[in-house]
Amino acid sequence: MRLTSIAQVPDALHPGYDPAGHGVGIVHLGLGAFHKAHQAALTDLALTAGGGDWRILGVSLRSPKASQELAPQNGLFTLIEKGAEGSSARVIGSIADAICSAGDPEPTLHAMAAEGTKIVSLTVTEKAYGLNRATLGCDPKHPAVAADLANPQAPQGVLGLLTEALRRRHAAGLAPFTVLCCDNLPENGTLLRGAVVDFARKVDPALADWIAATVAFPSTMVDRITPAATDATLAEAQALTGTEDHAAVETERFVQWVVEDNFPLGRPAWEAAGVIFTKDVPAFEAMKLRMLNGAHSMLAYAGFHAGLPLVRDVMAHAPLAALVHRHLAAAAATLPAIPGIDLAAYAAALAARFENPGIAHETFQIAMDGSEKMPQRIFAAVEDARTRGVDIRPFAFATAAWARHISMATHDCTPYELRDPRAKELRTMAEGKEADAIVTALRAASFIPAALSADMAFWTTVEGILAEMLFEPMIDVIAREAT
Ligand code: CS2
Repeated sequence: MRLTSIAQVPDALHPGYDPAGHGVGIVHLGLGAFHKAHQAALTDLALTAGGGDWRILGVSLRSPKASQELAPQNGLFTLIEKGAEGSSARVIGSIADAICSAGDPEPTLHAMAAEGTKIVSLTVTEKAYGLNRATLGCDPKHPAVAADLANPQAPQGVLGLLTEALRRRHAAGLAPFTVLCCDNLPENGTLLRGAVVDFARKVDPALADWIAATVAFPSTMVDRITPAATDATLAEAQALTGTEDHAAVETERFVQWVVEDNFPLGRPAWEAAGVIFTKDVPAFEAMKLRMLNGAHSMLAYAGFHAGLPLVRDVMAHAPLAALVHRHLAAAAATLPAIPGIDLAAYAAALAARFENPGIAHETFQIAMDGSEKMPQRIFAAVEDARTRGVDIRPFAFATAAWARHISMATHDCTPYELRDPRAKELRTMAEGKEADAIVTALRAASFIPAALSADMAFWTTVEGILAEMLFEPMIDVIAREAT
């Protein structure tokens, strides 16, 4: 029998609670595959274990695609978890409804300002926040920030939505919701707090004072490798459940969420889903950013230009896999010890995750938005590498591979699109230029930390590797680097 509705999926695959019996307590901004595979999946387990009015209203900020897929299914979707031994599927019931805020932010603001909303969580990607990391405030030149400063009561961007919703709660005499940033940024709660308070100060200084004094912004480390869903995902969902599901997502079995336990209005029983609550989130965040994400960025640039489309292809290519292991070890050596964590075992587990034969994670997808990712993944590690006497070459190699990517050189690959919010600026710095000119331009770029900019030995190493990458096939440069 071919089933037509996800509600008809066999009971055994359904959540262990009646979704309709639980109200909405969370508004989530950024309704992508990652949210569905991570926070929504863990909240589903927490609802099974602990109950409560903790279902999620999912909001997509730009495209209505995700909400159009989910809304007709009452928010239900299939989560496919994949390991070397095969795939399994279950239906997630934690998303109550899905809307898109683009064009009309009112329904989103209304939900955020509702008394029942206790948490507003976010997975919007690094570039969407409009952060100014140098001032720890907001960037008034960021397009969404500029638009929302000009029209704060009809916001489009993250800072504008949070500020306007908090203003409405304050005016209504309601306690503020907790803001839970789930993007791959260091001390993400602290960064977002600084940006929201700065944004609010430009709109209404008294509101900024209230936000600074009352709103909790716990920091989090989130982890689950989740490739973009494709037609193959939907076909696999149909094979596993017997029904068509346009909102299905696929992910690995591994999942980790480390959270600072600061939720004045309460939270779901996430600990029942294995979530780690600790005061030391920044240490976990640095570990994950420098090891998993740092190695990811390195292998994405090197792998994409070496003709390796997937992360698992990279791990099957012995020389580049050796450079992944080298990078993981170097990144681990820049980190302080974390009680209870064995960094060598963590590195080995990461390599095994990258090898997962069930996960088709594109190097080109990870290569996106490098100017927003490199600072916390690669550049931050160099300073600590210097202090600890760690070899900086692995980080110089990663930087050169990214520089090769922004140079748009296609001597050994087909033309590609540079997907980065600073694409224009980066192309002006690097396109068609030689290694020394690219390095000079990069050193002066606003997103390079001053101490790193002054580290001439680092840049000389980058320039040497980049010169090779601009004239020789990437695959040959990798082979030499790995010997
Ligand atoms: C990846 C991350 O696309 C990327 O930049 O490095 O999305 C990575 O897969 C996740 O952080 C894993 O938790």
